Amino acid sequence: MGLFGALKKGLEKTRSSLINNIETVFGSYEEIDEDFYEELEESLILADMGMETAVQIVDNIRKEAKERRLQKTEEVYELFKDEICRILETANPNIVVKGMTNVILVIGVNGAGKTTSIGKMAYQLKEEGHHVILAAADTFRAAAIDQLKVWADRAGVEIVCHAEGSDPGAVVYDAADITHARWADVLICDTAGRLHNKKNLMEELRKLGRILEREFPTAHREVLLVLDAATGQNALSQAKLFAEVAPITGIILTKLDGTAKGGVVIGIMNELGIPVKYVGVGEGMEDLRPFDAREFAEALFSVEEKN
Ligand SMILES: Nc1nc2c(ncn2[C@@H]2O[C@H](COP(=O)(O)OP(=O)(O)O)[C@@H](O)[C@H]2O)c(=O)[nH]1
Ligand SMILES: [Mg+2]
Repeated sequence: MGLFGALKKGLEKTRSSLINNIETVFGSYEEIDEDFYEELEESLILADMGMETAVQIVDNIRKEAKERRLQKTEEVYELFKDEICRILETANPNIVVKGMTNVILVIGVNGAGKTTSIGKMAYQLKEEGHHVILAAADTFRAAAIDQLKVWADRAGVEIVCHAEGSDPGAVVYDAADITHARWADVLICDTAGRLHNKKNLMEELRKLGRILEREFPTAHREVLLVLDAATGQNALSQAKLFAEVAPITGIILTKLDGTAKGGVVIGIMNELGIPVKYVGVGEGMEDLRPFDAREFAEALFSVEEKN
């Protein structure tokens, strides 16, 4: 199928909710009028882009169309595509690993896909020739440690773990030592998504961030927030919450393959200004894809060849 094919297939549901609905709106109006703009805005909101982003996109299109004296909705469709691409391209160059040493802290609620995404990243980075170490700092459940061990085995990378219930900070310290000792160039830390309460979790994530800063003052550091695309607008509020405790540098948006709510990517980037760096489109090793704005837009807008 090829990697682009896999992305396209992963975005199938989102494409049919977002693009088909929008095309229906464009198809049912030939000339631009207020009803058209209203319906367009509504369809963007329904496609999980969020109110703020939907309103902004339509406002921009309206302004541009007026300036260029456009009258046909057909002509405005190009403006719409440009708007979406512009938002997607606000991402910094999507490079997570670029230094002599790279330290990646992965955070997010339970079930979002942290451990799975770390496993896939570890595998891909190893394939690219990086020396990867994993830190099992989700010590809240034994199963979480075991799950990361399975991924480490599969990827063929070293994992640092302590017993269930032990201090996640100690795991990260240990992993930092080992990373230095081995001259490894990538350390990825898994974290818990739930503790006894939200305050505990947030305190702990802050602490882990500080340890990594202290241990790797000159490294390239990333804090990646994992969000489940299927949670739609809820993903947007999670991002706001986590942004309060950690300087999030990028988002991993998982489970795009199972949802029609992929439009949330556009809302997240536009509202929070945080780039999506990876998208998850399945459960296989290769199903975590570095986010490429142009490729994503192309997969979203590409027309099915029918014959
Ligand atoms: N279909 C699909 N499933 C995913 C994807 N990413 C993660 N999952 C599944 O989501 C579930 C929770 O993932 P996990 O990594 O354990 O989440 P964590 O609690 O954040 O560590 C697992 O069953 C994963 O296989 C994805 O991109 N697509
Ligand atoms: Mg996990």
